[in-house]
Amino acid sequence: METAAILGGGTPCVFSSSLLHLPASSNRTACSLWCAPNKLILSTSTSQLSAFRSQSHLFSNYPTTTPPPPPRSKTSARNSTQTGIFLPHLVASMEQVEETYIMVKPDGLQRGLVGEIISRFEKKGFKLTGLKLFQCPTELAEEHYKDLKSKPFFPKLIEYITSGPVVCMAWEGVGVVASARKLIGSTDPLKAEPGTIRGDLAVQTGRNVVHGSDSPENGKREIALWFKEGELCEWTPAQAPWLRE
Ligand code: DAT
Ligand code: MG
Repeated sequence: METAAILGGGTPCVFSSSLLHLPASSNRTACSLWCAPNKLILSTSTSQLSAFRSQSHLFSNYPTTTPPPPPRSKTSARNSTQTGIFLPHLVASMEQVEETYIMVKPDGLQRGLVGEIISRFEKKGFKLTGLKLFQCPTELAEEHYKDLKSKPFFPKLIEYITSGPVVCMAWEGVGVVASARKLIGSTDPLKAEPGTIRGDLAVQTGRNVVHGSDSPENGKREIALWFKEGELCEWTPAQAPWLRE
C-alpha cells in the first residue's frame, strides 16, 4: 500500500516507504513526497537528521543540489506545473517504526548462544542497526537497571551483568519493541513459552540469557545509554520490499 511507482520520460523510479526508515533522532512526522514529471522529491524537516546520511541517493531522479519545493498554497497550486502529493498513510506507517535495545547477557555469550539469539531477530525480519561486544562497567549496569534498585536481587543482577562481556544490539522495525519481548519470552524461563528464546534456551530468572527493552521510550533510552554516537548504522536491507508492502 505504501508504494508508488512513477513512470515518466526518464528512468522509471519506484519508491517504497520501507526505504525510508529514519533513525530515532529523526522527525518522522515532518515528511512529504512531491512528484513532478521525471522527479520524485522527498521533503523532510532535517533539523534532527544530522547524525545520519540522507537516503536521497536511493532515488535516481533526486536532484541532490536542488532544494525541495515549497509547500503549495491554495492559489499557486492550480497554476503550478508541479503536482504535490501528500501521503498521510505513509507518514503514519513511518511513525510506527520503533527501536529496541537487545542484549545477550554474559551467560548467553559463555554458552555460545549469540548467533542463535541474533538469528531469531534476523529471521523475524527486523533490522539490526547496532552491534558490539562489550564489557559493561558497574555504573552502566546500575543505570540500565535503575528501576530495580530497591529489589533484593539488584546486587546479584549487577554482579551477573558485569561478570563478563555482553553483546549489545539495536534493532529497528515497526512494532519491534513488543514483538522482541514476545520472541524473548517471560522473565522466568520456566514460565516462558516453548519457541521463545528464554523458553527454549534457559531455566532460571537469574540466567535468562537476553534482555529486551519494555517500551519504545526505554528502547530509545537504552540505545542511547549503551551506544555512543557513530556506533549505529543507518542502512536499507535488500529484503525490505519483501517484508512490508
Ligand atoms: P525482563 O528482563 O523480563 O524485562 P525485569 O525487567 O523485571 O525482567 O528484570 C530484569 C532482570 O532482573 C531479569 O531479566 C532478571 C532479573 N530479575 C528479575 N526478577 C528477578 C527475581 N525475582 N530474581 C532474580 N532476578 C530477577
Ligand atoms: Mg525489563
